[in-house]
This record gives sequence, C-alpha cells and structure tokens, in this order.
Amino acid sequence: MPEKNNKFLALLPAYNEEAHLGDVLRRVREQISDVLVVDDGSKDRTAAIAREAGVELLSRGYNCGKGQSLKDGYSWALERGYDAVIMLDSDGQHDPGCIGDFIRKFQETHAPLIIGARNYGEIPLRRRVPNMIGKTLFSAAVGQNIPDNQSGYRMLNRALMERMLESSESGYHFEVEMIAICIAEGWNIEWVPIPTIYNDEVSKQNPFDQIFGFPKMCLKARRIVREKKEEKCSRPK
Ligand SMILES: Nc1nc2c(ncn2[C@@H]2O[C@H](COP(=O)(O)OP(=O)(O)OP(=O)(O)O)[C@@H](O)[C@H]2O)c(=O)[nH]1
Ligand SMILES: [Mg+2]
Repeated sequence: MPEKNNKFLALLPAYNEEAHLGDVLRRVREQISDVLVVDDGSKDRTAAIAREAGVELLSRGYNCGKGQSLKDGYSWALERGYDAVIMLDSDGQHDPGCIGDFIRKFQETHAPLIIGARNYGEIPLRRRVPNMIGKTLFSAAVGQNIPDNQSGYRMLNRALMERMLESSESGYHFEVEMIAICIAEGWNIEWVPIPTIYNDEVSKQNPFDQIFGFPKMCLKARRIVREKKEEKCSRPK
C-alpha cells in the first residue's frame, strides 16, 4: 500500500470478538502494517487472539465502552506520531480491503474525517428502518445530509483525534457526536462507499439506548452545531 510519507494506524475496538477477530486481523495486515486492538474487558479469547496475531494491544479487565476505547486508541496513536488512524470494527462487518480507498481519499483531500458509507438499500429490513429514521433525524439536527451516521469505518486526522479526546461520550454515541463536532468546526467530511455486510454477528448495542438515547444524541448534535454558529456570528468582525 503506497503510504507516501504518512504514518497510518489501523485501530480496532473489540469486545468479545473471538469468533471474527483472527480473520479480520489477518486481512487488515495484508493492507497495513501498524495495527492496534483495544480490548475492553472481553470475557472470551479476544485479547489472546490479538496477542497471537502479533499486533499492538491495549487491554483492560473491565468494560468502558466503544467510545472510550477509541479515545484510548487515539491517545496511543497521537503519542506515537501517527498522521491518521483508520478505525474499523472487529466483527467482520468492515471489509479490510477498503483500507486503500480511505488512504487514497485522505491523500487526495486531507479531510479530517472520512467515513465509509453503506448503501442503506442493502441493509436487512429489520435494521434498515431504524437506520433510515436515524439518518433523517440526525441530518435534520445538523442541517446537512449525512448518508451514514452509524458507520464505524472511518479515518481521522490528528486534529480530529485531539478534539475527540475532549468528548464526554464513552459509548456508541461518541461516533455520532464526532460528525456534529466536525460540522461545528467547519471541517470537511468525505465519504467512501463500503460494502454492507451482515453475517451471524450479534449487535452489542443496547436496544433501549438506541430508541431513547439516539434522539437525545440528535438534540445534543443540534446544540453543538448551533452554539458554534452563534459563537461565530457574535464574534466582532
Ligand atoms: N472496545 C470496545 N469495543 C466495543 C464495545 N462494544 C462494541 N465494541 C466493538 O465495536 C464494534 C461494533 O460493535 P457492534 O456491536 O457490532 O455494533 P454495530 O456494528 O454498530 O451494530 P450491528 O450493525 O448491529 O453489528 C465491534 O468491533 C465491537 O467488538 C465496547 O464496549 N468496547
Ligand atoms: Mg457490528
């Protein structure tokens, strides 16, 4: 993979992913040499599989959430001088073969955030309906069309990683807030198409939180974007 002079890291949050992690890591390493797994109190062989694969591993004995694990990964990457991280799920839903598309887009655009967008028409119906509702709600909240706010396949530059360390979100909403923060900061968001993959994986998301927490997150996103806009308007010219 041509990486020019940039230093990139693949970052994989993992929670009880022994079924898929080994295969995912093998495929990720065909694309990129530097890989970090953040195991978050998994009760299965997740950490052991990462060790056996010879990748970098952060592992703690208790669960803090996907967002907190991503922040831990960003701190690790920032300290080691990486220019950007490509984060992808460990459950096999993100095809590591797309890593090159993210890197090319990064090198072309230098966008702080690049998101892998799925074709919602290919998502199984039981998941498509909530995803479509979520997409409409969130796009309205931030005032622009956001094709896929749930995708965890992303590339972030250093400025965005540093900014996201300030986030108080520690769970799944962390990634939704990230989009609102980019819009508020006036930072460009780029998109790359990714395949929609649903296999035997079981979502770890809490359905209660998805139903009630997501609209709350949309209100927060609206506030983040509006406050920044008001701040810009009230600045002396
Ligand atoms: N470190 C860490 N990783 C997590 C945690 N919860 C989920 N993950 C990882 O985050 C990724 C996405 O989690 P999923 O539960 O599949 O969520 P999702 O892909 O948005 O939902 P589905 O589309 O239903 O699969 C997977 O790689 C999980 O292992 C957590 O608490 N800590
Ligand atoms: Mg998943």
